[in-house]
Amino acid sequence: MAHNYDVGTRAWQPDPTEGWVASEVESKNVQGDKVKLLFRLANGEEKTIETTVAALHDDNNAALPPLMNPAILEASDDLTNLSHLNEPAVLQAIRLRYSQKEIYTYSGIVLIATNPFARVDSLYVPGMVQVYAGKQRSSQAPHLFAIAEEAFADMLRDNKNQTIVVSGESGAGKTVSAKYIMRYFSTRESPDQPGNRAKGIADAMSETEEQILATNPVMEAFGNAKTTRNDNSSRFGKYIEIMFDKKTEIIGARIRTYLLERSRLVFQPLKERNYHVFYQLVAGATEAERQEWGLLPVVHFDYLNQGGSPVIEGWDDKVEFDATRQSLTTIGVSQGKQSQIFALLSALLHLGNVKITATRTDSVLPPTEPSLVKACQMLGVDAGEFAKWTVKKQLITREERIMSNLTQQQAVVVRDSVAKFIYSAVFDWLVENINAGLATEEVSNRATTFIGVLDIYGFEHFIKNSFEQFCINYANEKLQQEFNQHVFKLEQEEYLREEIDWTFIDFSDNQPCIDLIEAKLGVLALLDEESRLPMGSDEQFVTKLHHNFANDKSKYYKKPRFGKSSFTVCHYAIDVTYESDGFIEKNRDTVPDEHMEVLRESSNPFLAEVLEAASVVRDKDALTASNAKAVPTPGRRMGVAANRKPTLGGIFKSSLIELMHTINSTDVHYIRCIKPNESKESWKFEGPMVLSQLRACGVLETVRISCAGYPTRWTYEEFALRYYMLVPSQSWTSAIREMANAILKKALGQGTNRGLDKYQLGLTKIFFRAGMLAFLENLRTTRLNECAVMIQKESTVQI
Ligand code: AD9
Ligand code: MG
Repeated sequence: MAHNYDVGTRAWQPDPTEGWVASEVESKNVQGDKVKLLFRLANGEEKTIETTVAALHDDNNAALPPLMNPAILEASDDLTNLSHLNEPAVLQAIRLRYSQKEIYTYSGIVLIATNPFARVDSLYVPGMVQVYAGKQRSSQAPHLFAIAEEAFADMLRDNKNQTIVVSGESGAGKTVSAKYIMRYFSTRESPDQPGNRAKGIADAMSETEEQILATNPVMEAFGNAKTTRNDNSSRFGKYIEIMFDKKTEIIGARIRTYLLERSRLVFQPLKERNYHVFYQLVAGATEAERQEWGLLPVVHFDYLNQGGSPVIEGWDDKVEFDATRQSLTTIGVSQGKQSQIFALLSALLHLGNVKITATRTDSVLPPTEPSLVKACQMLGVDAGEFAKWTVKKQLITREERIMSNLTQQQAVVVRDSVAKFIYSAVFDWLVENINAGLATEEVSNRATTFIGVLDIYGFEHFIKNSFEQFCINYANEKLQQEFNQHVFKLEQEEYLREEIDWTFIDFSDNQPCIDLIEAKLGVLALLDEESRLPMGSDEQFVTKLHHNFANDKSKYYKKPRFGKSSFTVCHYAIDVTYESDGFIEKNRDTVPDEHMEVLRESSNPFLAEVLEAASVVRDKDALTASNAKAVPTPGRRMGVAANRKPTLGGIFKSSLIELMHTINSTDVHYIRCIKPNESKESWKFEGPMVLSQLRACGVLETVRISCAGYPTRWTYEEFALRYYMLVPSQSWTSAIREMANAILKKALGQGTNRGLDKYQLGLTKIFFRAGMLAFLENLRTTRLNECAVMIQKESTVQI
């Protein structure tokens, strides 16, 4: 809207530390066509802007400071209510609300959640669930529970699967939010049996619901770890489908996980830790278990100390261990099984301590090496064979077997590859086990709908970024695209198709970045190509990348100025430079066949069970991966080598594509978590940091489209069927359009401008502005209540 910038006008000025600061026009000098504006800034400074009268009236003039909203609107709980919709106004709204300890704000259909880094108990007290249950989103303060309720209500109304996507960078609060959402569904009263839970939330939870909640501590113990970004960082992606039956009771759940970070098991960057479960085990095992499993204090295990920071402030690993055990029991893992799991984990710790010494060119590992003996005894495998295939490799050709010796460094890589393989197998076993209990065939058959909650690892940008960060950021890039497609592309395409009045809103499409990564000749394909060459190397991989994408061949790729071993991808959030070191090996993710053979011979029945579970998961993955690439599936049980064996990158790509298919077949709800400061401090708000996240995730564009667009739509028929009671029965007719028009006229009036401010008539659907659905639903409820009263009166009279 054009504005005069008269004296007293409040506007935002850019500021390097705060992002933006407030200012006010103190004087305005007009001479002919020239205008000189003097602004007084909130920090006392002044700023002059010279412009022209014509420029003042240009809505898109970026040289003029963006206008501030009237104070009463500034902390609006839905950004779409702001009358001046600009970047600083959005930032200001979130900042003000945060300072009032309001961490949730709507941005049209999206909920923005700003991490308080402090307990806000009042937000999640048990009674809060009932505050949101059965209510429309607009009737209560913004909350995670309102989004959960909306998903629930939509599922009920449309009999359709739903997904809640929780996104945001590492440490922003996704996992915490996802857990509260799961708790919401478990503790919400079923519409059929109100009052059941009035006595106490926990008492009334079903066993299934308790089991679903107990999966969280288990998965976190095995799949989360301390990173420099987050003390409890998820190192795997998770999509949990909460399954409902006809009566909307929760009857089960199914978990799908995505690429657990394997390298963490054997290596942790400075100040980071291995998976929580190991520290819990070492701190919490009983004396007898300690003896049996040869457990020593943390400092004695190599696998637990590479980050030099084995404790987390404010955490008690011993207490956490009890919680993990308790949760394992709840999900149905017996005490005996638990001991077997922990014994296996202890064996891995011993494996990490196995000392391989170096001669001038080769490596030496005597079968009597004490850690090796202990590890092999617990794994139930032959120490001699294990040692042999750790320091040697064989090449089998048609004519002969050629044995060669490995260097010490190579031998350590082999040892570690076995440990990583077993750990990821244990993780897969756990997931399979959870699903076996919570997603039985009977449950799957009985389930009518599900609500999926997606909580993946957030976007990561460390000082050194490797293959793991590349995969994590690729996943986030895919999610961002799904969001864009949902909110911008599909939405606007539908407007065009339905031929309603509409001016297209631009958004930053990240398809080219995704192409760079996953296209036929993209980064992943080149990585696979190099990984399949016997002599493939990280350096050659980067050379190929530079050759294919540098020098502006791709706008989303940069060749760093220094160092030959790295490459930069311009992600939607920020440019990230990846160190290629280790990409090939991690992508291949192979355990030598001879080691697989040794493991297969194991006398430890639990290890056999775990390997079987892992091979099932891997076969499934391999199948999807090869289907996705249309490459014949080689037989690949337990790592049987094959030339076209799917790589980790390939498997991850196809599992992401499959995930996107699933999500796209559901109705999607979005929660965007924001990390307000780098140092994880309570209630500290760093403007520029928040701003860059808002920019990256397209919040501002969402606000614009929600304001300008029509988020609710019904076909004429659906609309008439739902709201026929709003018009008198005399005007009911089977001519659907006529009927719909009559309802619209009665309920919303003609409105100014042909009702464009409230709705638009498309070819097959009616499109409503934000807020109209709530309005219509209220009318409907009131009308139905009136009818109920009338019927009651009539029946009383009859009696
Ligand atoms: V990562 O991508 O898995 O590294 P997340 O999952 O986004 O990350 P997480 O949910 O683990 O972050 O939150 C990080 C920390 O922020 C938590 O451990 C809490 O200390 C803190 N947090 C997050 N959300 C809330 C909240 N709603 N209330 C209080 C919170 N504290
Ligand atoms: Mg997380």
